[in-house]
Amino acid sequence: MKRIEHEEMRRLLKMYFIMGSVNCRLSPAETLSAAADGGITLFQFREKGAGALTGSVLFSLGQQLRDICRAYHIPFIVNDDLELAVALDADGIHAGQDDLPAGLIRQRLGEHKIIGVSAHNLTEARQAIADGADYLGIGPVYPTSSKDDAEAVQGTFVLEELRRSGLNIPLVGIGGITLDNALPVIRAGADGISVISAIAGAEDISGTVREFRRIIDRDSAGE
Ligand code: FQP
Ligand code: MG
Repeated sequence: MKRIEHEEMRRLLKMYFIMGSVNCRLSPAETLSAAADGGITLFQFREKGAGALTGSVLFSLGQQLRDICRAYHIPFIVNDDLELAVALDADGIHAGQDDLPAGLIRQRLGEHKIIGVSAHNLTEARQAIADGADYLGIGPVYPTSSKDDAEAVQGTFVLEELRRSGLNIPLVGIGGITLDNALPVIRAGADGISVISAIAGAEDISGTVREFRRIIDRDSAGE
């Protein structure tokens, strides 16, 4: 099997939901199911932070969330943990600058799995592309409470800079994105947005995802 094509990857990045048990008000399964009902296009299992699950409980939750994704035909991405991604037969992995390099992950997973890499500037972006990343996560665009060790807030500057430099790799914006500030991220050149809190912490999860989709889909239709 071959690498995912850019156009397919761009479609998947439109509404990229990320979470772990720490982020959820409801159970993780209920949270993911509601988000899937609302129309998320991609999911990342990111079990991190105070109280994060480990061992067999982590694995069981991963299986449960993977199976929900399969039922909805939403690709299931694992954050950071290559062995967990392999054990769960995940559809891909997301690696940051302090995680495994994409080239090594590619060797282990093969051509057909999705590999995402975090990049904070043009140099990191070019390196990730050379290493074989399928998409880049760019941020934090806005201030975030979901990551203690987040880099400096960059606004939409880096997204714009990467597009100005002619990079056409699929890009997703991340960090503090809400219904009120999502549109500038898309207009800056992102193919989609990644969201944790604004969805996992929403009173109405499906309704919030539907609202995000309206904003993104309306803009990509050029309206
Ligand atoms: N972009 C994305 C994605 N997902 C992420 N998890 C990150 C960026 C952040 O390693 P990293 O990656 O810097 O931090 P952490 O492992 O704590 O998440 F593009 F998928 F939206
Ligand atoms: Mg990481």
